[in-house]
Amino acid sequence: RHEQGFCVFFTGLPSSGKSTLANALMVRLMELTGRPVTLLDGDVVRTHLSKGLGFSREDRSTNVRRIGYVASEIVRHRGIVICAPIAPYEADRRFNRELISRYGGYIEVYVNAPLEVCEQRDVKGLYRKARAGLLTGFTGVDDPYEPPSQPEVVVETDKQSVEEGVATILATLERLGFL
Ligand code: GGZ
Repeated sequence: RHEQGFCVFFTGLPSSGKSTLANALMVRLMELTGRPVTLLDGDVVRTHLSKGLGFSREDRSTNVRRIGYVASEIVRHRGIVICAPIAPYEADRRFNRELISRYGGYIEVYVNAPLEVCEQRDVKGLYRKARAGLLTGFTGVDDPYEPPSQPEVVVETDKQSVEEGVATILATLERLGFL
């Protein structure tokens, strides 16, 4: 039986909860399908595939489109892939959506928490550094984040639990026939 591949593409501010949701979703998808699941997390990708890239508009775009290219190859070969970069620019997300959906399923998940909440979490202390002027061009502080206009799923991580978020994503994948 030939199952189709699909991609779950997370986007959201730093410390919005992308990595937490992506990891929980990965575990659930492996349990449910028995298939391998590839996770392309923003900061991990930057130590390998995108090593040497910075955080200018151009470098972020290159980074996000590289992730999209790898995801498209995985989906083309009927794999399951989860991507979790910030992906701040709508144009790059649209580019990836068009590339990947040619080969299989694609859903975009907007991990939406108010900036104040992300700043309070400040998982790596980078908001604090940015506010102190020790780091410039930090997303949400002095660099843009363009919210997605038509995401398949919105998870409000200040109001919903990780399990609720994962359940909504799984329900959407089922509704669209990807699971
Ligand atoms: C945003 C930055 C920056 C700047 C370092 N802006 O919380 P983290 O640490 O682990 O997640 C952030 C990660 C973002 O990399 P992405 O590849 O996801 O970004 S993008 O999609 O825009 O290419 C953060 C860290 O890198 N980081 N400097 N200036 N995030």
